[in-house]
Amino acid sequence: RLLESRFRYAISHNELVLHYQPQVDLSTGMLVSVEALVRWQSPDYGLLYPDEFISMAEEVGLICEIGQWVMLAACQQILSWQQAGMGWVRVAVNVSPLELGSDAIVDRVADALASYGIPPECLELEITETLSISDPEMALAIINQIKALGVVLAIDDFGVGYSNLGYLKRFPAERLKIDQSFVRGLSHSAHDKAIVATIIQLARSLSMQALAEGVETEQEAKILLELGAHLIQGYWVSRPVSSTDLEVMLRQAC
Ligand code: G
Ligand code: G
Ligand code: MN
Ligand code: NA
Repeated sequence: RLLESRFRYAISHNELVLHYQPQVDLSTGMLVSVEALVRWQSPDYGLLYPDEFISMAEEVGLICEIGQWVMLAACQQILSWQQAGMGWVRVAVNVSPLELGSDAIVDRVADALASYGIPPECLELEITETLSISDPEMALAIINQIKALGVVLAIDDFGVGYSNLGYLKRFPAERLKIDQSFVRGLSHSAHDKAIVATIIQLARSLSMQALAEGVETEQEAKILLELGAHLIQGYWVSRPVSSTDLEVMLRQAC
């Protein structure tokens, strides 16, 4: 409960901060987008990672506040990079499945875009497929409303959640993110390689880009290129970094 009240304070007093991890086109090596990952810079507890506060926030009903803060912060950052001459960078933010329980998220996305005058295609939402979506039909309807705003959608952690293929077929996503647990085994497990190959084929068949997460070695990147993955993200390219450090990478890429 102490953590909870400290966290309420944190959201309104700007103790949250976004770090950014590059997402790179495998065939060109170009940085095409970044994933925003929230951290809590707490004066009392130090730097906290999402594992330490997201599920608490979900339990106590604060996840929509975080979602809103993250969306606004991401849009503000997109505009500020643009104004600094780095062009329009696409930022992917994580959406909790609980946020899809109400259509209020549609207005939050629209407001964030409008507040900073961001082209909608610069904002991507990563949505995890999960059983905790209590009403999948309503979630899908909300997802379609968000999609109609022109933002990009990605399915996060694919393969470890509730992989309902019927749902996948109807999900208007541009990107399929292959969970890092499969990437981990890529170089030594024929099974993991087969699963990754199949997910990439599935993505291609559904006209989605396949993005492999958690790529840590050159060997993994090579195998993913052979298997036809479009994009990679992971420590081999870069860890999640501060906006200042990301700006250095963007300037080098310009
Ligand atoms: O760096 P990493 O520890 O940042 O992230 C751990 C987990 O936290 C990931 O599963 C990621 O999807 C989730 N996460 C990171 N940032 C956010 C956020 O802004 N909102 C939500 N809902 N989840 C996030
Ligand atoms: O679930 P989501 O994809 O949003 O979570 C991304 C998480 O994966 C973050 O915690 C991020 O820090 C972590 N991550 C990113 N790249 C790598 C990697 O190459 N290896 C490992 N082990 N974790 C990574
Ligand atoms: Mn993610
Ligand atoms: Na993921």
